[in-house]
Amino acid sequence: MRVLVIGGDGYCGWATALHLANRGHEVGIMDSLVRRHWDMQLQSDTLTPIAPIQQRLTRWKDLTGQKIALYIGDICDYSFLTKSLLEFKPDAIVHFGEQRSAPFSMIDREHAVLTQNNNVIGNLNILYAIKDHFPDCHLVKLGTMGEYGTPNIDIEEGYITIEHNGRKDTLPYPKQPGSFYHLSKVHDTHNIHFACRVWGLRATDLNQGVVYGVLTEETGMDELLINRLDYDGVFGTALNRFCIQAAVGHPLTVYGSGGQTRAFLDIRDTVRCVEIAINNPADSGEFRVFNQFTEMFSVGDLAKKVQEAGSAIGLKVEVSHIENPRIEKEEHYFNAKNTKLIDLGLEPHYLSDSLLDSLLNFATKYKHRVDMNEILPKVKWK
Ligand code: NAD
Ligand code: USQ
Repeated sequence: MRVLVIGGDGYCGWATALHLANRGHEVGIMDSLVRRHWDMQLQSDTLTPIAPIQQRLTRWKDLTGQKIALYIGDICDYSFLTKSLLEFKPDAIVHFGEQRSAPFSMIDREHAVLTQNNNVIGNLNILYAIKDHFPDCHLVKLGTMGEYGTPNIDIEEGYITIEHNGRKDTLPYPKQPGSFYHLSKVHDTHNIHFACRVWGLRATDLNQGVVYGVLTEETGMDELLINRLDYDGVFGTALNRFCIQAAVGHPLTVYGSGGQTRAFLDIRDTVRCVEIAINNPADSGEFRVFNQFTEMFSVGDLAKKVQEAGSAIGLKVEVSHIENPRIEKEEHYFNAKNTKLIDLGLEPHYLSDSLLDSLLNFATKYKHRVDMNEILPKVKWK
């Protein structure tokens, strides 16, 4: 299949592009490289030294003989997007190409506007491009578990059946996101659902949990293929941050009481879930939602797990509870369904097996690159 990976220079996109190429798909990468630009603006950097995209792709071709096409540009630029799509002719588009940090979106009005412009307009452009030129193309869109928020009932996969005043219907699950970034994903979801209903497009929304780890079969093949691993207070995510903090001897930064519970998955499962979605496309007119995660943990539990795994390799790991910069519930019910991808064949990696090889070992190897000033959070929700 011809698969275009938008955001293919990023954390999830790079690993996915290589995985799909390795499984025999003809892959193209589209990316504006804006994430590298935001890192420079924030004066932060990935823990792992990532090569320029052109060098990464040359190395991949040398190693495997496979050429991955590269389209550098912004999907908010409709003429660039359509021109590139007409050249590549995708059967499926995997869309990772968004501003994905909740703290970034909460810095100030400009960053909130940038996030929603970039994400909502980019996604809307893709919908129009598919409708106008490739109506049969399957859109696999990365959504997020945070679209649902933390309701006091079980979280279903996209839809919920409700009985109200004696009548019954299956409706989109209610959304209560916790940042302007997470809200942008909800807006995307509504736009994609509408395009499927009205234009008959086919789409799968992968409501992904927090991703951890850096190693996949393909990115581990060569140092030049190494993936990014963010640890700073804006783009770094909970578990990745905790492991890097453990490696440099910084107390783990649990925000508030640490009872915040989220859904998590190993990056090796991210790439596999996308592959499963592509190989089992949605029907024409269908807007399918899969919850893409494998396990649920509170951030306090995660910190304990990192502490245990760290002490097994001789690290002395302290856990600190710092003032929560976010406005979020710290003690709450959280129980989400995730059976659809498992039913389609996902065999999860579990955190207890992955913490060392996919994370702590990398954190220790590259700890000399850590800027200690970037560890504490700087962005507050109010
Ligand atoms: P990332 O920042 O590492 O990668 C995103 C890539 O998209 C970057 O290379 C960036 O340059 C590119 N991009 C952004 N806007 C673009 C535009 N307008 N045009 C072209 N390219 C653009 O992010 P990631 O962690 O790989 O996340 C990828 C997707 O997965 C995002 O949509 C995110 O919301 C979703 N997601 C990520 C996680 C996670 O834990 N990392 C969890 C759930 C969902
Ligand atoms: N947290 C800490 N300490 C830290 C960092 C985070 O306690 O040092 C807490 C946060 O307060 C929050 C939880 O950990 O309660 C998750 O925060 P995060 O930064 O790991 O994840 P989040 O902001 O939700 O965003 C990340 C990705 C985003 C993706 C989302 C999936 O950046 O792109 O959409 O995970 S989900 O959370 O399921 O919506």
